[in-house]
Amino acid sequence: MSDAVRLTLDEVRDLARRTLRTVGLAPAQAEAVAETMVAGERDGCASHGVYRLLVAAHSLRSGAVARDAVPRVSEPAAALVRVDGGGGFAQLAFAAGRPLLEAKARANGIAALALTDVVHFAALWPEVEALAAAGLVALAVTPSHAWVAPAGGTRPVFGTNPIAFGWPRAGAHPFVFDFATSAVARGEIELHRRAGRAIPDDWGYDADGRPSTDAAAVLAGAMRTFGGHKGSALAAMVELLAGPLIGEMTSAESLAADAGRGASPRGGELIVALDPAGFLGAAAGAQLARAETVFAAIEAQGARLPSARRYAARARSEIEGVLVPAALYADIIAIGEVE
Ligand code: NDP
Ligand code: PYC
Repeated sequence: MSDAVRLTLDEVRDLARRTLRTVGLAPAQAEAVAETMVAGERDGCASHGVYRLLVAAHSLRSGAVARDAVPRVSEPAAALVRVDGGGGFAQLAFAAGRPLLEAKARANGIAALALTDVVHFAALWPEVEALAAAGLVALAVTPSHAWVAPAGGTRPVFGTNPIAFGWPRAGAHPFVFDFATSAVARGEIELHRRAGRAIPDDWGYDADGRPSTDAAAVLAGAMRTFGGHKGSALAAMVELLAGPLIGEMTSAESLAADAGRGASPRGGELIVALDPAGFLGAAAGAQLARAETVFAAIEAQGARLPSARRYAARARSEIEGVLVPAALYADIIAIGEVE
């Protein structure tokens, strides 16, 4: 048997939708979740592509996700949108709040969207990229489960707490970065464990607080932040912005609420959108053009922009489709077989 299965993006979409519907997810939820998995697979983000079908199926079966949640949108203030996800996945809640977030950002120059009571398993770049493609500057943060030790400690406090940023560019894909404040996303360590591969010894500690190259031991111990005390402070910032600021759980509270089920994190996400025209009026276009000199200076010395790899993978996948490891494909097919 070949060790990978080639799928077109339509086949990936169909696989994701069918699998999610098989485990009982309502059509609107399944549609939104499938699209984010297709985007991850298409853009070469293996840890947040169809691998997440295993994670989502487990979360659904464990009862941690409301299968037919309908997000409720409210407006706490002129520049604020709140979406209560009702315990469903974050993707549908974001889709429900996005039009009002964009309208408020254009009306006020800045607006924020708080997603509450959502389950989050995904990458954040689809959200900031969509806002930047609509001409807005965007920032998104979400906590997860307490898996990550603060710099100077060895016991988990933070989630893997990603930060994503998007910037609009005329005639080019938006400038986007999106990374965990841990040394690496947990999904990447899980993929190493599945493949039986060792991890670098600076990704985390085993349960006794010793640096380890054993993926399973680090998953059971504590991950490290990136960049020492700097990543640690950013991880704390994410906890605060998408936790107490919006009345949601911290990563430690999310893990406690999970009660050992091993489901995806449940809590909040904060998304901020800024409209360049709100700050600059008619000068916005000229100022955005000036920003291009920053990108040109990066690329002129052979460095690449964040997301350049992703956009290149996207262009390739749209023509060639994607390769899904055969063992993963078999595990996904098996989800349907046990229902
Ligand atoms: P990486 O460490 O792989 O870094 C990702 C970012 O850095 C991307 O924007 C990437 O661009 C860019 N990048 C990587 N290498 C370079 C380079 N040499 N030069 C310039 N830019 C570069 O990601 P993580 O493992 O930290 O996170 C992966 C994903 O996991 C994220 O999408 C994140 O949202 C998700 N995640 C989600 C969580 C949740 O709770 N929902 C929790 C934690 C992580 P490119 O893509 O083009 O390589
Ligand atoms: O990969 O760290 C991760 C992650 C946590 C929640 C979703 N992805």
